[in-house]
Amino acid sequence: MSTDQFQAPDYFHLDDLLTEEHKLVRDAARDWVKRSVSPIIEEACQKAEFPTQIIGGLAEIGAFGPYIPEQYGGAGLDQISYGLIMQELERGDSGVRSTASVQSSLVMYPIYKYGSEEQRQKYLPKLATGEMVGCFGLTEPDFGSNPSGMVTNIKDMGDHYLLNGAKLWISNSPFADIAVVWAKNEEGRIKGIIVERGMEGFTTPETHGKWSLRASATGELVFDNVKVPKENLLPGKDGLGAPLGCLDSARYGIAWGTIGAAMDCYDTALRYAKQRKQFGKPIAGFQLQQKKLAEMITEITKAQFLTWRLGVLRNEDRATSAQISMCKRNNVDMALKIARDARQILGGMGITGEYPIMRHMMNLESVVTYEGTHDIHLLITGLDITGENAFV
Ligand code: TGC
Ligand code: FAD
Repeated sequence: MSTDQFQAPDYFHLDDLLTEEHKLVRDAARDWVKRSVSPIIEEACQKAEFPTQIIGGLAEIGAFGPYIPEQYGGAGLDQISYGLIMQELERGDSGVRSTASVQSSLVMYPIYKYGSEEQRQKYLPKLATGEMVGCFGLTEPDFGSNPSGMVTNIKDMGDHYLLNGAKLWISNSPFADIAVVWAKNEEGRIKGIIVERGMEGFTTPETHGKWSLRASATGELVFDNVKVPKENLLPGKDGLGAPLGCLDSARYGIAWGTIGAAMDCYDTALRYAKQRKQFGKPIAGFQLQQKKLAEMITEITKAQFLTWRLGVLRNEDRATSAQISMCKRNNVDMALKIARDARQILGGMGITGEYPIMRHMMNLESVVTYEGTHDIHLLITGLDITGENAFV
């Protein structure tokens, strides 16, 4: 096992714009990733297993519900602290950040935002400590980019709802205790409902054979006449805007997270290029390798400032969904390109698990697809600037 020598690049002194609290939160997460993620992540990926032993640590650093108020067990932090935690987690591995994203933005957030007080009290404190893990069911086999077509449905049976349908590609599903599921009622209106493991007719088969996000467990949610108590319906908001509102929060976290993956690839490639000699000198001395490294740090720096600004806007409640889309799309693309170039700098060593680059590169192929694909986010920007809807 190689030692984690990560040193975070900060070419334009972004740290000067962070508060002491931001830096404390970020450094605690960075330290935890070095101690608890880096030593085990390669083996977890090779085995395609989610390392369940990190759940307690994720909770301790505030990664479960960073911005959920403390009265519900959250860390009560601002949006920039939330982003910095995601950056550090994805520096370790996108799958680790995924687990925290789903728990925070796709499970705790809808329960906090759209749930009843009873639901908040019942679920949020346990989700914050990791005693309970959740997942989010929006995507279906025939409805991915277009979730409004979903066929999963609930029927009002008087004293309970009857839930039928299936969800695909669900992060955390194989071991989640609860699922926040989006389903249509008899009027075709999309509703959020909390389904608990153990309910009769509810199963969560795991999806195997992934070449990406191997340290994150992915699976299905299958509902065969599941009787769900009426009190499990989220009363606060319905329609597609309800799940999309959760996605705004998760996509924002991904925007920060992918900076972490890009930083790790750049830092690894820079160190390697300075040490590796060919033709009698370090490969860092060749112009072609300098071009790659110089472009990497330029793109990371641009992404850092775009994303920090988005965090400021979110703290002021002024960020739009379209701004979040632009940032998610830009940063994942930036990280993927950096991962591919960084891998080349390492030559043959770049394909081994001795270095984190290939793992990041493969992970980012999921990140560029989930939470809205690269092309869907481009169309969201296109709609925002032209007023013309290319989806219909
Ligand atoms: P459209 O007619 O545009 O909108 C329907 C209603 O939703 C509102 N809305 C939003 N609200 C909050 N946040 C947003 N980002 C919103 N975008 C739209 C909109 O105002 C409208 O409200 P109302 O009141 O008028 O009804 O809907 P559409 O059917 O045309 O679809 C638009 C489109 C394509 C952009 C949307 O469907 C989309 O974003 N598709 C991508 C699907 C997606 O991102 N799926 C992600 C699944 S979860 C996941 O991947 C988790 S991975 C987690 C991990 O492991 O980290
Ligand atoms: P499709 O929608 O079939 O898209 C296929 C291609 O067509 C894409 O390139 C897309 O950009 C393009 N396309 C589609 N529509 C248009 C259009 N109008 N114009 C131009 N191009 C278009 N979902 C959840 O609900 N919960 C989760 O926890 C979750 N976790 C995931 C974890 C992993 C590892 C992965 C891979 C996915 C996860 N997803 C989850 C699902 C993810 O959100 C979807 O895969 C994603 O939204 C795309 O849907 P799709 O795969 O069905 O692709």
